[in-house]
Formats: sequence, structure tokens, C-alpha cells
Amino acid sequence: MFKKILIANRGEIAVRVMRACCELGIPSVAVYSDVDRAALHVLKADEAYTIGAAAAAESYLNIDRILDVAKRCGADGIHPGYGFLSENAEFAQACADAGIKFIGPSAVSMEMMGSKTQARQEMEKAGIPLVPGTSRGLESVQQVKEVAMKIGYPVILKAAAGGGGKGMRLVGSAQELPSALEAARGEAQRAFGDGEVYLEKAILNPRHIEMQVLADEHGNTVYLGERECSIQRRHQKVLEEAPSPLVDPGMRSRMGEVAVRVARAAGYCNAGTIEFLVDQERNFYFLEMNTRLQVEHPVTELITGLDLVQLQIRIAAGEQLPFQQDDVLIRGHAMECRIYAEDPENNYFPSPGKITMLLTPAGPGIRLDSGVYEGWTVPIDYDPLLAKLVGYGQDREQAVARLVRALEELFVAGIKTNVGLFRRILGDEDFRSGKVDTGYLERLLRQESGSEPCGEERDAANVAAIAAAVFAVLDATSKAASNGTGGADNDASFSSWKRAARAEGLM
Ligand code: MV4
Repeated sequence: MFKKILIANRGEIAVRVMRACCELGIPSVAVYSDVDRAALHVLKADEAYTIGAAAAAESYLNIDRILDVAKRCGADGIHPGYGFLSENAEFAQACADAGIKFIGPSAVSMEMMGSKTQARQEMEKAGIPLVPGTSRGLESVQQVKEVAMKIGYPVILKAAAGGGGKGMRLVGSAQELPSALEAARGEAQRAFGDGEVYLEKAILNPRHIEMQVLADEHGNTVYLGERECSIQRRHQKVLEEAPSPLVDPGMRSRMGEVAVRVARAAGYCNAGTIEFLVDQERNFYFLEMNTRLQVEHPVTELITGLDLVQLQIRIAAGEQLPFQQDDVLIRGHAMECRIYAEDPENNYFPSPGKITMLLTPAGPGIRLDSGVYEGWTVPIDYDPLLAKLVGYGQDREQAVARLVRALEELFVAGIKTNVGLFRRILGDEDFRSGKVDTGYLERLLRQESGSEPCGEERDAANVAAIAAAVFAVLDATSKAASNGTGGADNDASFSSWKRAARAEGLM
């Protein structure tokens, strides 16, 4: 087993990995940038080292600095979390060269899945169901027109070096093709330094469902069930759940077996995720493989009872998977809300700043993976994910009810968050009946923006609520009164202010 693990990441995922280290009795080492000196992951680590300026390129993406720290402190393993260097084959190779175990797949598997055309070629060979399209970079406009004609419009142009939605272009007809191809190539070149573009038939209103796999170094590969990830906006996932309301046991085992074949064809080791697009007839197609631990891994942990991070560490240490496919049982339902520092009134733009007050939910079926604390200032330099609020229940209804209750308990002051969005989603009829696809959230936001109170109404309500809060603090006699539940104000939109006033009155 490892003597010491360095976590090359920050925020909630760094804290999550430290928890696994702690339970395994392995000391953890944090690295941090200048603006993260007081970050939660630094406070929670056994040791912490500075690695440079706020800009990620100077710190969390700085391979030399991170390896320097690892050597200096005697770490024999590095966990990359997600994002940053987690899917960087060069980093995985540099770790191997330095005699430090990268807790993740090999550089070779990462490279194969990093090129979407190479991945398609390998998966084609392995007989994996793919969206109809090309598995090589496109050449002449004439060739592209012929292929598109054969598979039928609409088609999608994608960057071979892309993934996650960057550099995609929907093409409805042959007339649009020449300019779309040129634009897609230019975009891919600028974004990835690689202009290779390929083509797929467009699946309309697809669902995005992904399958978790685990593979050890001894040839054992298992699947741990799917996650429904269709609720996203601009390729940013917002809410995920497991199992998917769409998937029955038959579909799960077919999808799981395909996912295991994908992992085997990639020579894959450690935790990985196979993304599928699912069409309206419930046909599923391999889309891409994420060669890392994912943000939404907790929902899989809750329904399987497994600790994915501990398993990653044990696999990297050379252990056998401690169970077989038949031992994996799915029980209950889990749902994750990604709490971001974003301003709902400003198109969900990042909204960093000081967290002046934070009340966190707990209780039955609630898990909070957080990277922040009261009094800390959320920096603008990184992804604005604050925490993941995860609800678990014996069924979907109970998971939802617990999340709704936990969202009521959650109170964040000082910064704007997207918490209100989850109240809307969880109360929505289509969501409650499991009718979601990748267009769901945009539709909900469009439909609801019309029914919101107008700016003036909102301002008046806020002024009244702020005035009430100010009076509660200024009026010393309110201390006694604020202990009771008194007041006839039952409007949910005032409850945050009411709570702030009550809390400040008690101080
Ligand atoms: C597609 C597609 C429809 N047809 N490919 C977007 C993210 C990237 N991983 C792949 N994406 C898509 N590929 C074909 N052939 C629709 C999407 C897509 C999408 C996929 C997953 C989750 C959300 C999405 C939102 C819009 C489009």
C-alpha cells in the first residue's frame, strides 16, 4: 500500500480523496496556489505545499512543480482528481518516469481515448455500437458530402481532439457543409491545436447516460451501473442521478457488458466512465470514455455501497478487485445537485466572493461533498463548484424529498448560488416523472423566465426583506422574539432573509 499520497487538485474533490486516504491510514499531501493558501483542502491535509500563482498553468497544471513536491515529501502515489491533469497522458507518463504511481489509467489508454477518432477506430474493431459516422479525419468537402448523404442529415461535425461538447457543429443540409467544415476545423485548431474533424449522424433529443467501470491490473473488469446525466446546460452537468429512470435491468446489463468490452479494448485499468448517447427508441451508442474519476461518482457510491476512491487507490497499489460482477448490487436511488457560485440573475455567470454565512444540511440520506467553509473567499480563478449535495433514498421519490428538505436547510450568504434552480427542477412535473433529455434544462429555463416576478417586483420584495433583517439586528429587544417562530411571513422567497435576520439576532 502507498506510504503517502499527493493530491494534485483542489476544492471538494481534493477533500474527497483525503477522506479516502484517511480511512485507509495513508497520510495525504495537499498542493495549493497563492489564492488557495486558506482553502479547505489545505486545512484538511496532513501536509501542504505551495506550487505557484493562481493561474492554473502556473500551479495545478504545473507538472514539474507537482512532481518536485512529491519527491521532496516522499509521496509514492499521486491522485489527480478530475479536471486539471487528470486526463493528461504526459503527466501520467512523467509520474511513471519519476517512480511515482499515478492513481488512474496508463498514459496509453488515456491517449487512445483522448483522440475521438482513434477511440472510434479501436471501438469499431471491438464491435462496440457507435453512432453512424466516420472514424477518420475528414478530407475534401466532396468526400464529406458523400458520407453525409449516405448516413443522412442532420449530421454533427466534431473535433477529434475535443470532447465534452467543445468544437461541435450541427449541419442540416449539404449547402451548409462547406462553411461548417471550415469553421469546425478553425475552431478545433484554435481550441486544441489540432484541426482534425470527423462526422457523426446527429441523434435528436438524446439522453446522456454513462456507465461506471472499474478494472484492476489482473484482468478483472466490472461495471457499477449507470448515471443519468441529461440535466445539463451548455455541456455543464447540473444534476445527476443513479440509476437512470429510463434504464431497466435488461438494458443495464447490456449497457454494462458493452462498457466492460470498451474498457478491455482500451487495455483500461482503474476507474473509468463510458458515455453513451441514447436515442428515443432506447438504442445506445458509445460516445466517449472519460479516463478519470468523475464529479458525479457519489451517486454510484450510494447505490452500490462502494467507495470508488478507496478502490482506485487499492487498484493502483496492485490489489485485486475485492468483488466480482455478481457481487455488485444496486439498491435505492441517489441524486446529486452541483452547487455552483453562479448568479442566476446574470445568466449563471460565475459569482465568487466571501462566504459570510454557511448553514449546511445533514440528516437521513444526505451527503455533502464540500470544498468551502464559512468565512472563506471563493476565488475567481477556477471552476466555481462549491459543493455537491447528494440525496439518497430507498426509491426516487424519497431521494427527491430528502434533497428538497436538504435544500431548505442549506443557507449560503455573501455569494450568489444556483441553489434556487434545484428547487425548480425538483418540483417540475416532467422531472418528477423522469422525462428528461439533454434539452430539458434549457426548455425549463426558457419556460420559467416568463413567469418570474419582474425586476421591480423583485426589488420591492428584496428591499422589504432587507429592511426586516436590518430591524431584527438593530432592535435589541428582537433577541427574545427571534427565538420563537413568530411572524406571519410564510412566503418561501423571504425565508433566507428571515433566517439570516434570526441568526444575526442570536449572535
Ligand atoms: C452528439 C449529439 C447528438 N448526436 N453526437 C455533446 C457533448 C459531447 N460529449 C457529445 N455531445 C453530443 N454529441 C451525436 N452524434 C448530442 C450531443 C449533445 C450532448 C451530449 C451529451 C450531453 C449533453 C449534450 C448536449 C447537447 C448535445
